[in-house]
Amino acid sequence: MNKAIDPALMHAAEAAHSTGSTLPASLSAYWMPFTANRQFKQSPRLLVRAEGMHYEDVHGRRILDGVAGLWCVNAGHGRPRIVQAIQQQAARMDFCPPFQMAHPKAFELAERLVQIAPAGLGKVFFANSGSEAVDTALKMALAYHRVRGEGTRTRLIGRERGYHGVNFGGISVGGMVGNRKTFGLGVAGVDHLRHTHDLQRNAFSNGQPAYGAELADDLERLVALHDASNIAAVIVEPVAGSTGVLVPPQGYLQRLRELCTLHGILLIFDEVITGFGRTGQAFAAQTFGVVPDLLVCAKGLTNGAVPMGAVLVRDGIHDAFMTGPEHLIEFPHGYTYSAHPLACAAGLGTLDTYAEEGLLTRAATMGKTLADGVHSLKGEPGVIDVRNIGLVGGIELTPRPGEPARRAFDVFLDCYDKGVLVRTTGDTIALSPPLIIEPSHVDQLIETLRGAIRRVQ
Ligand code: PXG
Ligand code: PLP
Repeated sequence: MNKAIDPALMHAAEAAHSTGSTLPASLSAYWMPFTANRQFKQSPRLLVRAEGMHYEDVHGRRILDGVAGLWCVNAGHGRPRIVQAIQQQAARMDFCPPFQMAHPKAFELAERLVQIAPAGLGKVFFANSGSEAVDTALKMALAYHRVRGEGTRTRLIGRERGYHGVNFGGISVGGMVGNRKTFGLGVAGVDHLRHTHDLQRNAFSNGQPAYGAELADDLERLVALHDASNIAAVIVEPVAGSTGVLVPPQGYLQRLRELCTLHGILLIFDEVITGFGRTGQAFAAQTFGVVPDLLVCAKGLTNGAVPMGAVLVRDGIHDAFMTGPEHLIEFPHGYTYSAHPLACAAGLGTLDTYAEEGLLTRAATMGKTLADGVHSLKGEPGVIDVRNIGLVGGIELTPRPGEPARRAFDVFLDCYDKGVLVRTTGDTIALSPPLIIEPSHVDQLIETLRGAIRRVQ
């Protein structure tokens, strides 16, 4: 049967033909995630190829990747070691059951992760996404207290404006209202710390803002309310990404660590975005000098090439589970695709690439170039804040009256039109380029953004 081509695709068809790409005959069946589906399908943005710092779209246009795909392609696109590792693994063994069975690369990758992790996080549990890794960490925290005879510790504490993925645990501890208000009650017994965003005191801070360490004391309020004996864990992003690049105030994470230790509450860092070099060290825990009990990562773990998430765990937490009859399962949790061979191969190729090219610390130096660039946007129309840390930048715009998020979305569309991919959340534009970025790319990114901010009023 001859299917009619969607009108929206007609204009792309010729270009696609010339770049050798196959266009979908219809855009109808695919319900796109976190997407304005109707807007997209009227004017689709289809990418077909990627290499280094660039994507190529169906029209054969080169697009500078200002967000590492979606905060994940930290080594840049199409890196040969990663490609080869995946190809070879696919040909050798496609799948290995992860329950009661294993394959060598799972152990190898876990060891390699522990080598770059903050000291003391010696065990690794694999999942397939940040969301799964978050829920794994929350379940681990609950089970840990219970196995030690402190089963009353069932409350989980998140933070306003936090993002911890989209599964029920993650949206419950998360604090992005739009992601949770439509989905019922979520996990019971969750509470939230106040967020740390403070434009009045901290606008245009370069790096960590000076004010707000005392916001960590909000945990004392929740301890007073619920009692520490009922609280299992606190989960925060060291730097909140999805909610608009919120850098922790100086001293805030240290204070949170002290209070968690004082009250026997586990501290979970969600490093899905900050992991793998984004802030200038392998993990933000190292950049800020604060070690959590559990560390959630994903994204840059495989350079985005194969889905994978992981929880890095303090040895003592793992060891507490290793009791009882040895033939019994200690932690009844795991996914069909935990430690999938292709993901492990991609992870090893990724860590090799990071190590060979010094990428895990590159943001410590290149971050200065990006910081200069983003802070040069101060004074452009509607720019009310600029935030940065490592190779992350956030530019907050004043919303158009009555149309929240519209202005930033229009900036995103304008940049895309001019060949640069950025990300927006609310009225904040987020930049998180691949760590291989060069100064000339920073220039293009910032000047395109400047033009877009001026054009889009
Ligand atoms: N935790 C954090 C801190 C994240 O940033 C997740 C968990 C969930 O990971 P998965 O792999 O399940 O998506 C994330 C994901 C954005 C954006 O625009 C960021 C994410 C996802 C979607 C959009 O900033 N981060
Ligand atoms: N639903 C059913 C019916 C299943 O059998 C399984 C796994 O065996 C799952 C969901 C969970 O899938 P996964 O392990 O890929 O998360």
